[in-house]
Amino acid sequence: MLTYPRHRHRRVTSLDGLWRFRFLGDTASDSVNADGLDFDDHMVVPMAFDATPAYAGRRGVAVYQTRVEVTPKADAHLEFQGVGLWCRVDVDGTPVGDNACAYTPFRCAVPPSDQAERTVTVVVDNRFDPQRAPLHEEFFDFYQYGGILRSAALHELPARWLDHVKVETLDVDAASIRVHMRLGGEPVDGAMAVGFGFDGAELQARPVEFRGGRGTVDLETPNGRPWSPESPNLHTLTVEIGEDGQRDDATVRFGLRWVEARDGQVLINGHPTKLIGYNRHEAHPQFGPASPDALILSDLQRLRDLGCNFVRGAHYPQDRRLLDLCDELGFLVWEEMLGWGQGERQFNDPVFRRHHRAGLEAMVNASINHPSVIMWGFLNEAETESPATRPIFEETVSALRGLDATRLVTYASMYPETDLHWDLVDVVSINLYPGWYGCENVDDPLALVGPSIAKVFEELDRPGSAAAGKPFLVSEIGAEAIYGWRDEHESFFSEQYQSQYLERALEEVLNNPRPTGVALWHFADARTYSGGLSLKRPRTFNNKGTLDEYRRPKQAYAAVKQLIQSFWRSCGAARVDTHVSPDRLERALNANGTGRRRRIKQRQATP
Ligand code: ADA
Repeated sequence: MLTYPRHRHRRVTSLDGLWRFRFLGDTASDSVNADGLDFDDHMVVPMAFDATPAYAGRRGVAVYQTRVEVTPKADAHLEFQGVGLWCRVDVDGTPVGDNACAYTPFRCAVPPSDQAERTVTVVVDNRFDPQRAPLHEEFFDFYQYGGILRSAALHELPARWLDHVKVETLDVDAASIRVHMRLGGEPVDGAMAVGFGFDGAELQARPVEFRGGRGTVDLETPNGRPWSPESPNLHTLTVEIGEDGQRDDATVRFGLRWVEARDGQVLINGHPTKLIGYNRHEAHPQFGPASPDALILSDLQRLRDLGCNFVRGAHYPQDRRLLDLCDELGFLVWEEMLGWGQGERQFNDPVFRRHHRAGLEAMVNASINHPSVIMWGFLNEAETESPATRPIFEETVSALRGLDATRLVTYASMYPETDLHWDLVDVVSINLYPGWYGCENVDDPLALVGPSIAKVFEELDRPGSAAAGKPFLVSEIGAEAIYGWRDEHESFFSEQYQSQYLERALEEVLNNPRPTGVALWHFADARTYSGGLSLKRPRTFNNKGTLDEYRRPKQAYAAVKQLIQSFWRSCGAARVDTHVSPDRLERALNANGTGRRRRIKQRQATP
């Protein structure tokens, strides 16, 4: 799914499709020699090999191979959107790069050759290895699949090429932008003519000063219209360098909008907004994290049907197809670097830190032009009550702000009372499970949900708290329900319990003007492990989905939809299945702030 053409002149060959494949299992990946290897199978790219019936649940080394035509003597690079968990890429038998995070894009240079036909081999290892792939841990509560999980392509390059183009909104009303360009190949210092064209119009050349291959220019978007959840207007900018035969170009799509955190709210283009949505894993029993286009689209249609305007991409950088669609449909996205429950052991390890830092950069570079992405997250539920975790939190926040000063920074914490790093971030995000964990002996666990959330907000705002006055987000809340399990006891794991649980949580968050939003945990059931910290979940799935893993709605679906839609209606939204207009929401939130507490109530459940 390419929602717009990224290049007009550059020759790009998709490598998606059938590759030759061999699963070697428990062997040392360093010693794999693909020369003469008997490829006894095929595998689709992109796809998680260990989600296919033949290799389901297998861990070890797998080798992929394909052939590709490259113009003799031309420079080229291979672009992989995501390969897990660790991989090495060889071209004609020579290693050209490796990567150790399943969800970050990377590139490898293809050495020029006299031959047109080139052999690309990818040696994949999906075993957990703290030294080689330190960002992946076996104890995470989501299944980490192996293989070439996202699209791959080969780009042929002239002597000098556009390595990266970033568009930053300077002023929404004036439709002005700053374009940051980074060149690859032959170095350039000094003025160079660059062509710029908006929305497919003819290019206009202008001189740009480059220093060390980097140049910036300020431009005005003709007929620039702001991007917002209600009106997700998008523009494209085509940038072109070089002369005939050595021409290179890149088209990026952007939205004119700005994001800020002020007075305890998140504002889009100056308007406070309530973020209401879900955490979503890229997961399906048949495809693992290699979702078909149709699945991504239908998930977003479901989210829209529920009345959501917000998606937290838990717990890793998202597939660009999802972000492209969120841009088009007007969803707001929390994009986050891979992390789950790590602490001192990982954070004291320089290898982990190096990989984490590189991952942040890869994520920001890849997602920078998506207007839907409004905040960067990282290190979900780390040991943030320990002072020993302070250095990596400081490092990460400063790295993110250095890479992109235009978005908000947050992390999801599980320590609402004792977290030590709230001062560092723009948005205070808390994962809460009152009425689910640790309440096995409580008579009425559902009664804990609303009051516990309210207490957390009060606590966060207490004088002297580093969180006080910042926007608050419930970044996770939910309860498990096994699809189809409806039971008169209405107890844990029943669809009824989950439905009532989510109602209580939503009522509390939507009726309280203080929180800036909520991301329910989670959109659809997703596979996890039986061991680690995943708490022996039934079926080895995290069953807190409002839909099951095949996207069949549970009872909670209707309840959540009803509550969210009444919320938007109470804010004066003209259509209940979309976002409220910012002005109306602003008035509604202000009215609440002056004491008129809106009460959204779910209808009495029909027996
Ligand atoms: C945490 C974690 C999620 C999931 C959830 C749960 O908040 O961030 O990934 O594991 O708990 O279901 O318990």
